[in-house]
Amino acid sequence: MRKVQTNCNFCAMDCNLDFQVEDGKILRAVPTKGYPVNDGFCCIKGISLDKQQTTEKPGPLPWIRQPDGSKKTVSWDEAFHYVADKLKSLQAEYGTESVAGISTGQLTLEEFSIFGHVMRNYLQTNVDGNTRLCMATAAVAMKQSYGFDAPGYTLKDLELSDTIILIGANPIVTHPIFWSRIRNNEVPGHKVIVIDPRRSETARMSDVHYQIRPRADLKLLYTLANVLIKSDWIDHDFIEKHTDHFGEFREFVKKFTLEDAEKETGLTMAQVMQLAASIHEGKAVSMWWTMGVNQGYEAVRTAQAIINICLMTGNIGRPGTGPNSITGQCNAMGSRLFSDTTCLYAGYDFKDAAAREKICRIIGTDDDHLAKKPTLTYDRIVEGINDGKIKGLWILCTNPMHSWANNKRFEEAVKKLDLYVVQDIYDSTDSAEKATVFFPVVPGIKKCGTYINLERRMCRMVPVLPREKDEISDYEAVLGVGRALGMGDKIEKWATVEDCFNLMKEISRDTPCDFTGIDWKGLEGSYGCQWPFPEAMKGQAAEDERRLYADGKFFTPDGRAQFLFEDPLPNPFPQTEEFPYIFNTGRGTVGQWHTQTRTREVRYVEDASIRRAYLFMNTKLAQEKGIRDLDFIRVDSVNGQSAVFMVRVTDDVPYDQLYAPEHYLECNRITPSSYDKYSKEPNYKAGVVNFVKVGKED
Ligand SMILES: Nc1nc2c(c(=O)[nH]1)N[C@H]1C(S)=C(S)[C@@H](COP(=O)(O)OP(=O)(O)OC[C@H]3O[C@@H](n4cnc5c(=O)[nH]c(N)nc54)[C@H](O)[C@@H]3O)O[C@H]1N2
Ligand SMILES: Nc1nc2c(c(=O)[nH]1)N[C@H]1C(S)=C(S)[C@@H](COP(=O)(O)OP(=O)(O)OC[C@H]3O[C@@H](n4cnc5c(=O)[nH]c(N)nc54)[C@H](O)[C@@H]3O)O[C@H]1N2
Ligand code: SF4
Ligand SMILES: [Mo]
Repeated sequence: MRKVQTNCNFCAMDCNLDFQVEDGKILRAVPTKGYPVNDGFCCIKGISLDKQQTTEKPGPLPWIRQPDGSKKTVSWDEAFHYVADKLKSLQAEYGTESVAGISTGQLTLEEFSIFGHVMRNYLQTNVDGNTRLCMATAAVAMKQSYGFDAPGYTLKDLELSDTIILIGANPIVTHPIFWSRIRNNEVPGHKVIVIDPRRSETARMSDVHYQIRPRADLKLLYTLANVLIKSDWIDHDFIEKHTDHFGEFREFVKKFTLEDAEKETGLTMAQVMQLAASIHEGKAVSMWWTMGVNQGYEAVRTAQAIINICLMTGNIGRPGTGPNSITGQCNAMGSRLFSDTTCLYAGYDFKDAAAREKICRIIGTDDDHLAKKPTLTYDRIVEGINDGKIKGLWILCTNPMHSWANNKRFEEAVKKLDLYVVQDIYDSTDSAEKATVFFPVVPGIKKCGTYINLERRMCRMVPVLPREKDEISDYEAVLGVGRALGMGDKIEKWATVEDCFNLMKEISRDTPCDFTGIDWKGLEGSYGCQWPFPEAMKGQAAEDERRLYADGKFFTPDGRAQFLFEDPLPNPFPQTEEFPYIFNTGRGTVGQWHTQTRTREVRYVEDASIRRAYLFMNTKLAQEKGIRDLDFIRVDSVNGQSAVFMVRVTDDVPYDQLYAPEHYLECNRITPSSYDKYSKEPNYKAGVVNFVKVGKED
C-alpha cells in the first residue's frame, strides 16, 4: 500500500489529505494530520475526492463536431492540429483578437501559466479567468490600496482574534475548515460578528448578526469610519507613519451620519454605535469578507472601506487582525498572480520594460510574443462574441453556460462561434454540450502541480491514481496545442510541469510573491509554504505561520497604504413596483460545488440535495401570496428573463428578498449584466425580480 499526500482542489483552503492506494485503487482518504490548514479534518468534498469520473467519464480521446452535428473521436495529435490550425486561420482572417480563452482558478498554477503563454503571449490575444466572477474585486482593491495583490493574513489569525467580523461570508457552508479554525479560538470573551442580509448558517452561529440591507455595506462602513474618527477611536501613530490620504478621508466621511445610516442600512443607530464600539474595544480585530462584498456594483470601494477601517484602527499586520479577503476557488490566489491575464506573471506590469526583458529571458520568448496589455475582461469577451468580433473560444475548467451572470448571453454567444473548444473532465456539462471540439482531461487525482491557498500557502498536488491509455492532463493538452501552433523553441522550456514551476519561481524572484526558496520536490508531502519565501529563507521552518505588513510597510512606491474612497453610487437595480423583490444568490450547501458537475458524483451529496432549482422566501410574504413550502413560482427578472423555482419557506430571509443557490442553471438565467466599474466583477447578489405562482410544469 502506498500513501500519497495531495491537496483538495475544491475551495481555497487547499486542505491536504493522505490517500492510501493499492493496485491502482484508492482504499481510503484521510485528512493529513499536522497539516497547518486542516490538521486531520476536512469536509465532505475533500473526503469524496476519489469520486471523480467514477459514475461518469468521457472517453480518453478528444472529439470534433462534424458538419452533421455528430461527434468524431480523433487522436490527440489530430485534435491539437485541428485547434491550432483553426486558431491561426481565424486570426489571419478576422484579426489577432478574434480568438479568446476563459481560464480558471481551479487548475494548477502551471496549467494556467502555460495557457497564458500560448494564448496571451504567443497568440497575443485575450484570456480572462473565472476568477473575474469571484476574486477580481479583492485583487483590484488590494493592488490599489497596498500596491500589490497581497492578502496579509495567516489562518492562525482566526484563532488569535478577539473580534472576528465576517462581512458577506458564510464559511459554515463555504469554507467549513475556516470555520473550524474560528471554533478553535480560545481568546477569552472573543466575539464573532456577522454582517449579512439573511440569517445565514454562519449568522445563526454568531454572537451578533447585523441584518443589513443588501448593498448597503459601503454606507455602513463609511458611517462606522466617521463614528470611529469622531470618537477618536483611531490609531494616530499608525495612520501617520504608514498611510496616505487620511486627512481627505476624514473630511469625506463626515457626511455619513448615524441618522442616514439608520434609514439606508436597515440597522438602528444603536446597532451602528455598538459595532463601532466592538471595533474600538477589540484588541485584535479582524474583518473577513467574501462574495457578499466582492459581487456588487461598488465592490472595490466597499472592500477598500473595510481596509480603511483596519488601517485607521491599526488592525493590520498584528496577530489576529487584518482586513482579510477570503478566496473562493482552490487556486484563485495562484491565478491572480500567475495566469498572465490581468498582470504579467508574478504581478508584473505589462509596461515594465525591465520586467518584460527578465520574463522573456526566463521563459524563452521575445518581446513580440509576450502579452502587452491586460486582457479584455470576461464581459467584453462574451459580448465580443455576440458582436461577431470574436470567432473562436477555448475554455478550460469552468462552466460559463451555467455560472456566468445573465447566462443566456453566453448561450447566445456560443451559437455564433466558429471554434468552441471545451476542456473539462466531463463532456456532459452545460458548456460542453455545444462544443465544436472537446478535450477530455484527467481530474486532480491523476495529475501534479502547485496550488496557492487563501493565506498564500503553496502546496503540491501529487498524482494519486495512475493514468489509463491516452489519458492526458490539462498541462499536456495546452502544451500539445502550443507545439501544433509551431511555437517551436518558444515552448521548449515548458516541456514538463516541473519546468513550468521553475520558470514561474525564477520570475517571482525579488517580487512580493518571491517563492525562490521553495523546491518542487521539497514541497511534496510537506506542510506547504506561504509566500514570500525567497531563497534567503531556505532552511527556515517552512511550516511557520507568517503574515505580511507586520512592519507597516506596503508595496506602494512610498511604502504607505492608501485610503481610497468615493461617493456611493445609485443602485442600478432599485426595487420598483414592477420588480419589488431583491434576488440574492450564493452557495446552498456544504456538499454542493458551483455548477454541480463534480459533486453530483458524490451520492451523500446528491441524496441530501434538492434536485431542482429552488429559492428561499420569507414566511410572511409566502402567506400573503398564498404560497406554501414546495410550491412553484415563476420569477420574472429585470434582465428580461424568467425561470421557475421551487419555494422553500423560511424566516431566514427578509420579507422583500429571495435567496437562490447558484448550483442550478436557472439562478443565473435571471441575474443581470451589471458589474463593478473597477473590477468588472458581476453584481450577482442584488438583481430585482417579481414572481407569480405556477404549477410544477409551467
Ligand atoms: N459548498 C461550497 N463551498 C464553496 C463553494 C461552493 O460552490 N460550494 N464555492 C467556493 C467559492 S469559488 C467561493 S467564491 C466561496 C464563496 O463564499 P461566500 O462568499 O461565503 O458564499 P456566498 O454564498 O456566495 O455569499 C456569502 C453571503 O453573502 C451574503 N450577501 C449577499 N448580499 C450581501 C450584501 O449586500 N452585503 C453583505 N454583507 N452580504 C451579502 C449572502 O446572503 C451570503 O450569505 O465559496 C467557496 N466554497
Ligand atoms: N448567481 C451567482 N453566480 C455565481 C456566483 C454567485 O455567488 N452567484 N459565484 C461565482 C463564483 S465566485 C465562481 S468561482 C463561479 C464558478 O463558476 P464555474 O467555474 O463555471 O463553476 P464550476 O462548477 O466550478 O466549473 C468548473 C468546471 O471545471 C470542470 N473541472 C473540474 N476539474 C477539472 C480539471 O482538472 N480540468 C478541467 N479542464 N476541468 C475540470 C468541472 O467539471 C466544471 O465543468 O461561479 C460564479 N457564479
Ligand atoms: S474545506 Fe475546502 S479544501 Fe478543505 S476539504 Fe472542504 S472543500 Fe476541500
Ligand atoms: Mo468563487
